[in-house]
Amino acid sequence: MSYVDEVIKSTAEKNPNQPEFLQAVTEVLESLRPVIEQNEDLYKREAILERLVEPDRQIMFRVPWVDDEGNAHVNRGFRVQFNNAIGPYKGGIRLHPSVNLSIIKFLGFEQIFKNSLTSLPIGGGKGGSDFDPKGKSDREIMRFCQSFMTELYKYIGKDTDVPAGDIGTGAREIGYMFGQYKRITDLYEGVLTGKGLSFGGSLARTEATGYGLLYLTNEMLKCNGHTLEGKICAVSGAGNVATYAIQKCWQLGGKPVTCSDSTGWIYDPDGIDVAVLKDVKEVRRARLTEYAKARPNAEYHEGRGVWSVKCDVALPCATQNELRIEDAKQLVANGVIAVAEGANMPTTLEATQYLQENGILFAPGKAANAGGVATSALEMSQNSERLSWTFEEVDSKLKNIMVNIFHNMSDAAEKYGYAGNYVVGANIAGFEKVANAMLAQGF
Ligand code: NDP
Ligand code: 2IT
Repeated sequence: MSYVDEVIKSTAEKNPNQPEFLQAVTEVLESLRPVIEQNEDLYKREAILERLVEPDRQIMFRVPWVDDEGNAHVNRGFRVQFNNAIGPYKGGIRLHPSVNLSIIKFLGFEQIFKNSLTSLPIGGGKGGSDFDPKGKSDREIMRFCQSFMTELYKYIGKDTDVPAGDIGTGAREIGYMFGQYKRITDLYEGVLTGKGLSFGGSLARTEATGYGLLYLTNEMLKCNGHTLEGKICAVSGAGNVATYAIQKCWQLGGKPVTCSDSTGWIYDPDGIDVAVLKDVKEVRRARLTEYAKARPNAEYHEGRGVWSVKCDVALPCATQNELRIEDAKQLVANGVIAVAEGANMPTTLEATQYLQENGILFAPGKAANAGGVATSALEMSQNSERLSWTFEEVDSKLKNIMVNIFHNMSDAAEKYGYAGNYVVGANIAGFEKVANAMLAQGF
């Protein structure tokens, strides 16, 4: 049995109830075959793959909090510190009722390679809780975030582990968590990113993931003889990533016509109105039915369905496994040119293979959505030098980083005989830097 197969098998045996984690490990390890096979003795002797799939540590803790009526609740908190070979652990905090160890581990594992691809010195980690922020008052959110940080603060620090936002965690939650960290430790330091602009946040961090996704997609289209100009884009999600993907899509000449949330989706033939979307989701925290009320030409549909809309470019920006084999078939039948992942692992393995086999340009999330964490690393730099850069300065660095990521993954794919396979390219390019650092540092 090859070394790659051995480690996929042992990971499955050791983690039987972690389907998302195994999905991420399988995708990465399968696509590392060409690079592992060239040096199998070395990598096996040094147990590189076994070390990669086992987090440095995983912390689980109780998060008790009291609601506005005085009722007690207990959630489970997680922080998985996966790999710090190239920098402090870095990755978001997800607050969603579906959160469990498998989901946090898949996200932390992906983060290792994504963070490596940014070319910045950040390791991989992820955290979260099964807390459901929906319908909670501002005070309840504050109490939850304070309780979460009352345990988490022991394990993080500006040079140790730097959390940030993800699903359910935005500027408000980061603000409450930062306040509690500072209260407990007395340290005013860049321990979290995505902070408010008046207390160490970076300009363009809010926009960064969505903008970065479009910078990379645009470069991928250009290098394959297309342009975004006039392209119809289907976007899923209606949160941070989707909103700014839609905004940058317009700015680069595309026409975004869909968005979605956990209950339904919108098709707007005139193109999504960003101001209305922001008002509904960022200000009112309401459902997309409110978007449809404000835009008479727009259609609202319950359930899933974004991928049934005819489009040139598909940008999944909601959550994992939201683009499945039947969706991939529909997109291909409708003539899609490119799929670029704004979310983490939104496309199932089967759907990814189907898209690639049908010649669709496919940019994996660990490359396409790396603009968020890259800009978080720029926020860390600004915090360290106690200075703030202008929006234009950060945005232009972000754009360079995304264009470089595209070329690095494209070159890596070509070097190993998989030209145009950006999944292989991204995994190999991300892996090489981390593996070399691990080898150099010994066990
Ligand atoms: P938000 O919480 O801002 O938005 C998430 C959106 O996806 C919401 O519209 C939400 O619906 C929808 N959604 C979430 N879970 C589900 C689900 N199970 N089924 C259907 N819809 C769902 O999160 P972000 O925009 O920050 O994150 C979106 C994706 O991007 C995630 O995969 C995240 O890991 C990834 N990502 C985020 C980065 C960042 O900087 N924020 C960076 C890189 C990747 P509703 O409005 O109903 O809640
Ligand atoms: O998945 C991701 O890359 C994020 N949620 C952003 C992480 C970060 O540290 O900014």
